[in-house]
Amino acid sequence: MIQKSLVLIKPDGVERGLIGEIIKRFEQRGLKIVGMKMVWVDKDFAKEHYSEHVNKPFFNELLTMITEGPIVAIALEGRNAIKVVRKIVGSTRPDEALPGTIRGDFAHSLIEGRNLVHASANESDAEKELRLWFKEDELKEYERSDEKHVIGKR
Ligand code: DAT
Ligand code: MG
Repeated sequence: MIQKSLVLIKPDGVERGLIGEIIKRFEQRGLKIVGMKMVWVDKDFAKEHYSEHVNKPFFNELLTMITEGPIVAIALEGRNAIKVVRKIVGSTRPDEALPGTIRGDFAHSLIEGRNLVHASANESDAEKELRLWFKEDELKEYERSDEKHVIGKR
C-alpha cells in the first residue's frame, strides 16, 4: 500500500546541524519527499500535534522542547511508508534505539524528550498530522526516476 507519513526534524536535529544527514537516510531508502518546509511552531500548535500526550507527566517538557527552535517538516511517500519510516527513525528512547537508526546513531539518552525526529505512528495519525502540518497544495505529485525499482507497479 502506498502511504504518506509525516516526519519532523525536531529543534535538536536542526540545531545540531543534522538536517541533511537525516533527510539523506529517507531519500536513499527510496522514500519520496512530497512536501517540505521549515516552521517554528507555538505552544497551541504543539498541543494539537501532541494531543495524545496531554495527560503524560512529560507533556510540558515536550511542549517546551518542540517550540524552542525551528523544525523541518517533511511529508514522505512510499510503499508501507509509515512502518518503513518508523524503522529508519528507531525506538523512542535513544538508549534502546539500534545502531543504524537515526536515534541509535545520533543520540543515546532521552534528555527532555530530545530524540531528533518525529514520525507518524499509524495511518490515522499520519492523516491527521499531514493535515495539521501541510496545506493540500503544499504536497506535490511527481515521479522519481528510480520508482520502477523502489516502488514497483502501483
Ligand atoms: P515517538 O516519538 O517515538 O512516537 P511517543 O509518541 O511515545 O514517541 O512520545 C512522543 C515524544 O515524547 C517522544 O518522541 C519523546 C517524548 N517522550 C516520550 N516518552 C517520554 C518520557 N518518558 N520522558 C520524556 N519525554 C518523553
Ligand atoms: Mg508518537
